[in-house]
Amino acid sequence: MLRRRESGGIAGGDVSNAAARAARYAGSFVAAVLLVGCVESLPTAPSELTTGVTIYEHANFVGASAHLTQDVSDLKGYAGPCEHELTETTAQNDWNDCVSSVRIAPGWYAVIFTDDDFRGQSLELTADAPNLQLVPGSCSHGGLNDCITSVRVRQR
Ligand SMILES: [Ca+2]
Repeated sequence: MLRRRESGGIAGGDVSNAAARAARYAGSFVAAVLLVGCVESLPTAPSELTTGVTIYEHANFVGASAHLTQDVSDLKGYAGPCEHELTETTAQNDWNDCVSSVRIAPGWYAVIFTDDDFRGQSLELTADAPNLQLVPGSCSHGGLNDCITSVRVRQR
């Protein structure tokens, strides 16, 4: 009898441990959702580029794309194909340090910058740039490849 009650007590303990674990999982789930909520989405490349610019994950306008029609002061704020570690255990997929080619709509231009808020090395693009490795710049991946963080998008 006493033994039974003991085992019942242990079972009760397991249940509350499981509940605590579930609560912890729920907590990290909520944190993940909040994190994703901070990152906005951009539309992908339009079938015909008549306004703004389109940025691409890879050279030669290949891979994931995003259509920009106004200035972006920090590409970290936009969901994209490049993964960046936030802490030892969490990561975010965004457009920072990711762009490898850019298409420019007729009558528009872009200025690409290596830092946020339109700072750092920059380059004005008035025509399509199929490979940012080949433009002037001193990023570790060549030229300005995979190191753009802000973009001005303007009509000429
Ligand atoms: Ca890239």
